[in-house]
Amino acid sequence: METIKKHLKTETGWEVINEHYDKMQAITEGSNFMIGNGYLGYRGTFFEDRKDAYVGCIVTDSWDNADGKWEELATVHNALYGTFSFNKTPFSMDQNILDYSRTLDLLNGLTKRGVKVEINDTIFTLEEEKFASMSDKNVIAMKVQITTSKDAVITLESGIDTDIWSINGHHFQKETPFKYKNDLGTISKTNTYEDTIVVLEKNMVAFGKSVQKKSGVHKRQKTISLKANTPLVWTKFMIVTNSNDVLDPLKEAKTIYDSLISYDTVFTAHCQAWEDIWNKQDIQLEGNMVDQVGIRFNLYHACIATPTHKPLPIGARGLSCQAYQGAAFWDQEVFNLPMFLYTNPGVARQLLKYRYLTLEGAKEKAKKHQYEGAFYAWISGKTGKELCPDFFFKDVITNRDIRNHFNLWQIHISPDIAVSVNKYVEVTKDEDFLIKYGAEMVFEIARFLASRVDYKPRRDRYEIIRVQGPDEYHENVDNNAFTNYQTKITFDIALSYLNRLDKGSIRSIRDKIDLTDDEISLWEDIKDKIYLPTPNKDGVLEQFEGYFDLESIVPASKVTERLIDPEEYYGWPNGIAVFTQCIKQADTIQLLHMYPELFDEETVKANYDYYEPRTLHFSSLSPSVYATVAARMNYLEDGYRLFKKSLMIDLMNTNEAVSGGTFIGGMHTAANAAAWQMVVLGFAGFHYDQHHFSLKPHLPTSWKSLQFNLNLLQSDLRFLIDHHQIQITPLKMNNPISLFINGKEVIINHKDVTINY
Ligand code: IFM
Repeated sequence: METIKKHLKTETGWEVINEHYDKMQAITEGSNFMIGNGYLGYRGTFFEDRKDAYVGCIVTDSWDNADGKWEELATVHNALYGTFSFNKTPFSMDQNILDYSRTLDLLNGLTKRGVKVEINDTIFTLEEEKFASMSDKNVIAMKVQITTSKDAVITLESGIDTDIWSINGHHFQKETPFKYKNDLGTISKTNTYEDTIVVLEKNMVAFGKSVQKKSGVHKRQKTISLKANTPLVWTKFMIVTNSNDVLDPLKEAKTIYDSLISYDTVFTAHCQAWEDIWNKQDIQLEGNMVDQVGIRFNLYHACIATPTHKPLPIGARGLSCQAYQGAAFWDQEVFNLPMFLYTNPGVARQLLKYRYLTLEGAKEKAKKHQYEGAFYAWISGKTGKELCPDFFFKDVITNRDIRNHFNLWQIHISPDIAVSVNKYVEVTKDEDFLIKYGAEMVFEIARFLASRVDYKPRRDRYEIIRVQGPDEYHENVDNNAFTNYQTKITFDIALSYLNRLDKGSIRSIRDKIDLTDDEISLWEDIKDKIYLPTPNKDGVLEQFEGYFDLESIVPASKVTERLIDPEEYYGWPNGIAVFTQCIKQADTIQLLHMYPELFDEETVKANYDYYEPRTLHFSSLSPSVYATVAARMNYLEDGYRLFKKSLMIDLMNTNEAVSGGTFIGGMHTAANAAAWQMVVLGFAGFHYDQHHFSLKPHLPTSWKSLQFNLNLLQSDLRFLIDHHQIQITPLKMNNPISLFINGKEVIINHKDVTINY
């Protein structure tokens, strides 16, 4: 066994094992050990747990607004609930535990608990395992096995817990319980949109007929005389259906119920689905088991957070809880999408299609603020209407709400989407997507940006005034470098589409959105005259106008000494970071991460050296960006340190669950997906600059070799990289691929290629 840290271990690099039970870690453990399948997430809790242990089954497309402020996904009734008593003594984790372990099996998407307790001279062993089926998204399966060292009488209770954990209010009108065959279910309607959610249990052992409802649980009992050392197996399924997915969720739940034959059959299909995922997305590392399991842990979470059954957003906390409203931020395109784009492009297409389906919401937002085109929501749920409340955090000293302007000033979300559309189209050559959805989105975004920029006649240039870059501690800034460059690149893309698409397609898209020649001339002008900050005499780009005049505090962490209250918010309007150069997260470095080709290596280094000491890394999005840029520059020590920081955010529980009075716990889904970016874009140095694919590896010293697959131009390639050599194996070739390795072009066709570097 290899120790990951503290009580966390791994045996093969495919599992995370914790042998230490700590009730106080319920929030973190419940997230880390959760199961999910992109349709629903079920937190890593135990069957007997209730809401005080943060039990939660979070279901996609179940948005509801219970408190008038936070629209969030609902946590549904818990049909895996059950209890045991053993010779009339109820089992609980507060008993004298002799042995305990909890495992997250990443290979098979399974979570397990093993526990041994001694009650009145009898040893009681319990094994619990469960998975959220990857092949049948509406199903969670659980198997519990109990063995006793002496003959015993076991009373087992099984039911549905309706008294559930929910962060911002209760999302259901009164539930209707029902019976189906030998089991129980509930039908509930959400408050705001009146969506119907059905939850149905299916026990593979028969329970008594009489149903009780006690403290919110609909339950039944069964008493069994158990012989010593003879296992009792209780298998239970939880089925969840939603009227947003099917016309008749009750009928659908019953059909699924009837189709469930055994735990093993569901498990076999589920494992096959996971095998397909890992075949595409796994990263194999030789030489460092802890990094290996860390990477897989993050990839696992990035996958289970991502809806693939229909176009829906990836929540910033995935399906691990309701924090951040189960909705998409820029995280989706900039952090989550690249892994899918290069390994499983169908998923990337679906995510971008979601943005297309929310184009109307983006147009409404633009109109509301008197702009044109598509101003995407900073926090985007089902329809794309803005979910980001005006008041996000509290001033913990005065207890007054703070008016943050994420929803109004982080306009970079729109060009972030446009450049992702283009990258998707370039890497996949999915012209169908471009014609049906992509071009229209990019044009509407360009249209928004054209209405958002300001022409300054005295300087004869366009500027972007009053924005917020990725660094959220500095609101209301002008000419944020990241935003201005993303804007310019969006105009380049939009204008290129006018020539790239065939005449018929471009005509019909232009007609559809009424895109005039005058608008196009304006785009040309903006493209040529938008202000793009250039590096100063030291090679550093100013994050925004006036940033260099702010107080410089190095290292940034020193600013923390100024806190009056540890919970204080650092940003707008007068938090301790606002008038300093201390930044929350990568901003200028985000630009260099996405476009290393824009500046020479010396400039990238100068910027990294300047900004890294000034960055607090208080967003989970930050360390991976610096790690990737550092790795590419061969700053291996820094790159590896920040790689570990990002990789361990969830495993080590390094980020706070509450900030400025708002619950922000749960999985850090962008950081999870960024694990892929750090390895492939960072240490392997893979990059696509809109024209060429390139590779420039710099592996950490403890890694012997690295292996991963990429899907480029509809062809599958396997890469095996060690400290001296790169081996590329074509797996399925549709197109020859030109790849620049350390600057030298190699064409990959049907044969293996080995290159020394
Ligand atoms: O999108 C991020 C933002 O950049 C920093 N705060 C959290 C958001 C959601 O992850």
